[in-house]
Amino acid sequence: MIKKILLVALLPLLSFCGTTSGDGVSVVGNPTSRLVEGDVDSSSSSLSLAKQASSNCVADKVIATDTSGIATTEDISSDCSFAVSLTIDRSYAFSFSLRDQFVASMLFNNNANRFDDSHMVLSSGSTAIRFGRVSFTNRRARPAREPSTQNDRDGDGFFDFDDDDDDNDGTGDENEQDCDLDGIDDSLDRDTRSCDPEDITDSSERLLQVRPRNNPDPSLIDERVDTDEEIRFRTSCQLDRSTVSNDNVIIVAADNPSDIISCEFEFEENDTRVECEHEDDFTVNTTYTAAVQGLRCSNGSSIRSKTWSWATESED
Ligand SMILES: [Ca+2]
Ligand SMILES: [Ca+2]
Ligand SMILES: [Ca+2]
Ligand SMILES: [Ca+2]
Repeated sequence: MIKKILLVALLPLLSFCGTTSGDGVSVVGNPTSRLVEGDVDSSSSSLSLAKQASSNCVADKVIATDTSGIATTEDISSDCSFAVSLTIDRSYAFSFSLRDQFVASMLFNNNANRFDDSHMVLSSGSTAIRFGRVSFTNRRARPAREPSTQNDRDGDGFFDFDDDDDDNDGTGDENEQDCDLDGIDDSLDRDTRSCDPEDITDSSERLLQVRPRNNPDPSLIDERVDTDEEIRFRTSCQLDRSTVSNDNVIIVAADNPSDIISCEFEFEENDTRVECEHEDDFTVNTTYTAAVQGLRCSNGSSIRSKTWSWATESED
């Protein structure tokens, strides 16, 4: 990571040295930060926000937290607009608060063929990232304009949203993994210490990405999973559908073994993506664990077993 930061910091200087007409003074073109701008509604009809709507805007603070946990907080202006200056070449979760009460966290669509992400990438760029109007639904916020349509991480002229390999490392976006399944892709995650070494080094089949996840940012402790949220995972190979069953995908409350969630499975993206729709909602204020085991690819290879957990909202 240090190498990467150094390289990014040096690149503009290197290209500057390569020009013959440079007068040596305008190294201004080496910004290490970039503005992120947007605005929020002045009022909201959303039920869960109605009781908070006595203020001008649905939120009075915006908080951007990078993946090492460093938070930058800015006030939202009385006209409901905001602008946050952030260090480039990192990824950030965004949340909103009103009178120090959590309002919502943002979801981003970073890639057409991936699940929604809690984090956005901030690459270098000469213009601000513009969210436009941020819309709120319960405790989720969404930008009118996705930052992935304004970021070009590898500088190849294609914005991340339209680029099949954002970081130009030869692994397509659809094959990038989240080895610790914490909700943040390896290429953006600043802490992958809990990953199994074999998930990084060997090429056996595995889960690449799972949902739901609680936002790993501890300051977002109120951000919990909705009781009807679907359980989803992506795999590194086309699945043998016959191996995907409620015997092999087991979802159970951590402290109540009889609270078992039974799935109706749906397959998407050439059987590399599974959604578990569950008729019974999750219990509120409960931690669930999903254990995925005994799955096989259509070519017979086995997929490594994995478990992950999430906590549900305190009231529906
Ligand atoms: Ca690109
Ligand atoms: Ca992409
Ligand atoms: Ca890649
Ligand atoms: Ca991760």
